[in-house]
Amino acid sequence: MSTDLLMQVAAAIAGGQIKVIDLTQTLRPSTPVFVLPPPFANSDPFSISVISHYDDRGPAWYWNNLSMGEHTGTHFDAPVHWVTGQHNPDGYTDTIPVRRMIAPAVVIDCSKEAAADEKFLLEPSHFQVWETKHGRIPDGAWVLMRTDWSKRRDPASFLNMKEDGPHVPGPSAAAMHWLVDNRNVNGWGVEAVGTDAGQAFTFEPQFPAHNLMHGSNRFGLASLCNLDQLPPTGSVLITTPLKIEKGSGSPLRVLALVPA
Ligand code: 23J
Ligand code: MN
Repeated sequence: MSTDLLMQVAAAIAGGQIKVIDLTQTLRPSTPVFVLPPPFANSDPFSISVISHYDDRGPAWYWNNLSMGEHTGTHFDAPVHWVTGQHNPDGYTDTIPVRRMIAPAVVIDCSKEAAADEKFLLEPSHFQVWETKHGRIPDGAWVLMRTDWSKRRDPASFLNMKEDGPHVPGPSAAAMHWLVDNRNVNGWGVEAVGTDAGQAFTFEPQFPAHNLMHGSNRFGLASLCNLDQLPPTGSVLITTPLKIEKGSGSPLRVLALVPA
């Protein structure tokens, strides 16, 4: 390959012909974290404390200590996150092939459906209708579900917890079966706190996005934003989780490259 191709990409980014879009939510102590009912253990929230701030503790430097669960804010789900994916030797945050951290994305726009129904479920027919308009979901692509859920800035309405569990849109079990059985995707990404629908604990299998995607060595992305700025096809995502030894996932910065 000529070096020209890569230099053309770099020049197009510098020149603005390729836009870089940030799909990441800002991490802060109020960042909503997924909540499981008893008897299950829950993740710690994000916390930050100053080590020094150009003061007695360090006169010329500012730095902080951080604490959080691996699945906090905009984050990456590695295959070993789920029991079905536990035997993938390359399924930990430190062993995932880095080649898979740069991949194209397609966006399924469910924003109108999610606005009308907080428990909207994406079905296989939505993928099929999408493909008649935009073509086949490419091998190795991320499939992203746009719901505009990230526009819910208040943590309570983002989690949307009700007496019968969270009311949050997501994929049906049939949709996840269709995707792993019929397309060779890199992973599944959403705007909600987790990759599964709020009621997915009642599905068969439970948490099908986790169960089926990770069981077939695919990745997850949760708490994405700015999906309304992506085209249905033609963007490329950069998704690099922290290299945590035997990690199950990690907060990360998600960048999308988009033709201007
Ligand atoms: C643990 C158990 C169930 C779920 C999750 C974590 C997540 O959503 C996650 O962040 O992976 S649904
Ligand atoms: Mn997760």
